[in-house]
Amino acid sequence: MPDTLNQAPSHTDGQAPSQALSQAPRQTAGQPEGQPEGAAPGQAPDARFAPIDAESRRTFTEQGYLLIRNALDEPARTRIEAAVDRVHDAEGRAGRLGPNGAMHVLGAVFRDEAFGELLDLPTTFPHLWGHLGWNIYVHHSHIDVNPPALEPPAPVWAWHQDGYRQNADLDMEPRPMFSIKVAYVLSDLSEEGRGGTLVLPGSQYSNTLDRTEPGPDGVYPRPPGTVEITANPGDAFLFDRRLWHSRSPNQSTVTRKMVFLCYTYRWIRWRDDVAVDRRGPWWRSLSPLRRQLLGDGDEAASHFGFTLESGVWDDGIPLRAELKRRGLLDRSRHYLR
Ligand SMILES: O=C(O)CCC(=O)C(=O)O
Ligand SMILES: [Fe+2]
Repeated sequence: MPDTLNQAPSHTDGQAPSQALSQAPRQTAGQPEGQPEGAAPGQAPDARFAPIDAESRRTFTEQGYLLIRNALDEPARTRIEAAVDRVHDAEGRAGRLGPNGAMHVLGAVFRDEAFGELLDLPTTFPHLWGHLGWNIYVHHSHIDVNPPALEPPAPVWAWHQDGYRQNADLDMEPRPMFSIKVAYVLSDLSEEGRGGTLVLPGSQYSNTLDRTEPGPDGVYPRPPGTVEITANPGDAFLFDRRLWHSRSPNQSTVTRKMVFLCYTYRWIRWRDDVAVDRRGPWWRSLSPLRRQLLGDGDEAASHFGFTLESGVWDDGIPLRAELKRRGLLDRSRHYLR
């Protein structure tokens, strides 16, 4: 299999509360908000379209993140990890790894066919359309491999909200969510100190975060209320782009492997430089929904949700079509109209 499916040349160069409160109940345990089974009349249930339970919705809305246990079953986790290893091997051959073998590559979903299943994964996808609606795609994705640090890392203040100018260009507080990132945990991140993402629950509604004062060793104390997300292999977590979060150094002996997919509105531009060969066999093998999630659109107006000819919402947009067929469009939620 080629290590690059569809990539612009050398675009990755130089690229460089309690957690328990933030867990999703199992899909079957919570109270469904709408039709429970995500099935159109006469059709088998499809878990990708099962509405999320009210508790998961509330937790994500309040805390700004949600941990989903066993998002990937073991065969799926193995497939995804193997794909990460293939990309890592290819980057190594190209001389693009960090000194300890660290890797951060963008355009992840274009790097290996195996990542296609993450786009509309039944365990996570309902949370994406459930919070963002149907006019979405993955404008940014990355693979991170973080071997144990060679030496104690230099102290750095790495707390941020995602989105760059999205946090500067708009004069309002809070700013809009705009995107949700899903992080798939492939390695054992069940103990602190293994490079788990640090988050500040509830901070997504605040435009600013006070920097803490470095101690005598230069290390910035964690802001009060910080949670280090620990997770088992196969777990995933999603977070609101506005949630204040930070990397943390991997001070363990376990190499951290993660894949991140960022879902946003189709009227927001690409964050990664990718080029798609729409005539190639890989692209043609994808479902219409996955092509939408990889940025496809029939015409410019489609990215704004309508067709020029009709002037109204485009029922041909695959995710809208899937939800409509199942009676899951919902006038009471503006993004699901
Ligand atoms: O690697 C991490 O733990 C977090 C990286 C990050 O800031 C992000 O993916 O937005
Ligand atoms: Fe980030």
